[in-house]
This record gives sequence, C-alpha cells and structure tokens, in this order.
Amino acid sequence: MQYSGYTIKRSDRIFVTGHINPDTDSIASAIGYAWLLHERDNLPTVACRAGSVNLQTSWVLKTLDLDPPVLLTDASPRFESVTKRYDVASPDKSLNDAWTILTRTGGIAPIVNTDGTPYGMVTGQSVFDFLRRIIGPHPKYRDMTISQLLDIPSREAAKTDIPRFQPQTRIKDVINRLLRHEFTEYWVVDEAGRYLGVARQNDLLHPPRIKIILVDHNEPQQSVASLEEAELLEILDHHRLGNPSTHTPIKFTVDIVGSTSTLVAEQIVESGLSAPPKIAGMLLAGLLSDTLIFQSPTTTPRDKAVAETLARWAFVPGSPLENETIQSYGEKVVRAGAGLLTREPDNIVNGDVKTYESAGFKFAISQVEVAGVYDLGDILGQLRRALIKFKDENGLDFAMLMITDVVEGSSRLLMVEQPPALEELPYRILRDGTFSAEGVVSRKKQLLPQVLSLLEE
Ligand SMILES: [Mn+2]
Repeated sequence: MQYSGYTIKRSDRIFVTGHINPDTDSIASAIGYAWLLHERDNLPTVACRAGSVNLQTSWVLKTLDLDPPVLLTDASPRFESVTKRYDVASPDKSLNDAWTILTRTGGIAPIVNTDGTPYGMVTGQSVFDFLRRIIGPHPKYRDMTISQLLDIPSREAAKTDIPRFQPQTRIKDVINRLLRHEFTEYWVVDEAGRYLGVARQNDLLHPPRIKIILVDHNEPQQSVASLEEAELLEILDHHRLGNPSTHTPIKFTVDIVGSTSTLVAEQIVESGLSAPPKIAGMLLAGLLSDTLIFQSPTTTPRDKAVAETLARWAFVPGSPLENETIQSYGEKVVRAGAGLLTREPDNIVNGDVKTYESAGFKFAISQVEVAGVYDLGDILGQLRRALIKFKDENGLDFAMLMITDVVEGSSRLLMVEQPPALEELPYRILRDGTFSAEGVVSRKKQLLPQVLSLLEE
C-alpha cells in the first residue's frame, strides 16, 4: 500500500484474509470486514487473499470495478519488517560524515555508492580494525590526530563484505546461517541491488509478527502458511470448528448463517453505517454464491434479511449494479463461475472436490454450480473422462460430480465406478446415465448423508 512515496510495513497493518482456494464469500467478507474495521474503528486493515481468485470472483470484482485484494500466502516475518532506512555517506566523503551518522544511529553508518548500491558499513568495530591495520606496521601513524583520522575517506574504514537481502526474504529461511556469521548488520537492497536500509541482528531475532484476522475459515490447514508465526487477532466464520490455539484471548465469532458476508453485513448494519455500493455488491455476491441464491439448506432468515439491506445499498443509481434485482444479480454471479462450456473439464472436477472414506470405500464428490444445465449434454463425455482420470490419480473406488442448477434448485449426478449399493439412490436415472436429484443442492446436508447411509447398509 503506497502512501505518498512510502509503503506501510506489513507488521504495522492488520491483514484480513479468507481461506486458501478462496471462493467469493472468502474474498467478499475479507474486503467487507477490512472496510468496516477501518471505517468504524480506524484500524489499518488490508483485505487480502490466500490464493488466486476463481472465475466467479474475478467476474464480480471486474463488474464492480474493484481490485483483487493483496495476495498473502505466508505470514512469516520478512526482512522488510526490521529494515531501518538510515542516512548514508558516500565512499569518498570524509570519515567525519560517517562518524556523525554513526553517533545518531547507535553505531552504524551505511556507505553507499553514487549509483545507489551499498559500498560498506562504518561501525565502531570497522574503524578499530582500520586503525589496527594502518598503525600496526607503521609506528609513524601513531602521531595521527583524531581530526586527521576523521579526514580520511570513509571507504578506508568501511567493512565491505556484508551480506545483502531483499525485503521480501523470509527471516526464518536465513536466520541460522546469519547466526554463524560474525556480522550483526545486513544490507537490505531492492531487485536492482540498491540500498533500501539496514537490518540489525537483534531485530532479526525478534521480528514483529504480522497481525491477522481470519474470515470464512478457522482451521489452520485452510489458512495462509506460517499462521503460527502471526499474531492472530480475531476469527469471523460460519464453519465447523477446527480452530488454532492462541496465547491470549481473541475475539471469536462463529455463527450459523449461510455466509460470512452475512455476518459482516450484519455488523455494518449494527454500527449504523452503510457500505459503499461496490462493497455492498461484493458482500451480496458472497452471500448469494454461498447460499446458492437462498436455495441451499444452509440459508437462514438472517441471510435473506441482510441481503435486502445489501441490495438497497448496492443497487443505487450510478452503481455498476444499478438495474439489478437480488435474483438477477445472483444468477449472473452464479453463471459467472459456472459456464460448463467455458471451463476445462479437469477444472470443473478439481475445482470444488471433497474426498471421503466410509464402509471401506474411498470416494470423492465434486460440485459445480450452474445456472441451467442445458449445455450439459455437450460435454458429458469429457466430464466423465475427467472424473475417471481424477478417480484413478487419487486411488479412489468411485467418484461423483454433482452439477447443481441453482436456478432450478436441483442437481444432476454423474458417477464413475458406481458401487451397486448406490443403485438405490432415490433419484431418477436419465437416458444419458446421470441421476436427476430434484431439490438437492447441498453436498454436505443432502447428498452425502444419502450416499453414506447406502454404503454403510
Ligand atoms: Mn463462506
């Protein structure tokens, strides 16, 4: 984040992040909650994403003319967080200049070439080494006065073989190597090798932790890497618990609603604020995609109620969503992620897949949401091949693809290596070999319990 020529350090910001493989709710709730915490509490929040955005989310962002959140995949402290941009002297300037800087910085003066690259550092130790070098074999130098000494060029008294690091280098990747060195200060340079500042060993040993708020997940394995090296401030979620332990109490909200965007929107309402149209549109997209436009059994009356408020904020004149309704916008959001023909079959099968084990069977159920299954016939063969490939590569007994039509509120099931027990599934078999599961839209609440009960009989 740029502010008039400088970037706020990572360790001074609060990162609000959803889960890895982010879906629209994860991105929307991160953007919305970062906005609320800034607007309501003046916190230095940054919305971020723990991976690349999917097709649906990128459509929503583009439609609303919003930038994707900052990418944050690893919470481990980096050199950037301990870099000090000390004043510098040039190699030809007198040691006097360097000495002035040295007294102000607590013992170090960076000597930097005119092209911006580091030359060396003047420290108490380097000056002493210099004296030992010149005076040792030459007794005549012993008559040199302090002011004569301070007149020599800084380059003579600088230590030059100091290691250089880039600001984004993770400290933990190099710290053991650094502890074996004699150095206590290091260069931090940009990609062109130019001076950015100095990192001191004491700071490297105790770097500030970056501050993180988790939204839309609470399990560490679904979160950014090195989460344990961050300072976890808060969790806001609507999933089952699998939360990390913390050293201090944190704010922890897990509520049974259809989306995390719902929880964020409710907090905005409670604080008497109204989200700007783009942020309201983002939150509404997260809410509508997680609840499959209210058709998922995870939907609650609270989701519907707050969606009305988000719609009121988002569909105002001048907004990119000016003429939408909740239904029309919801269908566009769903369709954006879900055109079967525009996506690679492997991508459809791998996109949202969960693996299960039960009654000696290892199997997977993929789910893809579409707005209408009219184009299914065109790619059924390709989807079947992709599903077989996925099954083989993962050593599964069978695999299933659940193609959920969120407009109709029904799913078609495509299965490969279907075990005989699943012939009893209470769904109609169509001529193309797929099942028609009327009214079934939720994998975890509707389809999976059916499958498990038949396998376990
Ligand atoms: Mn969610």
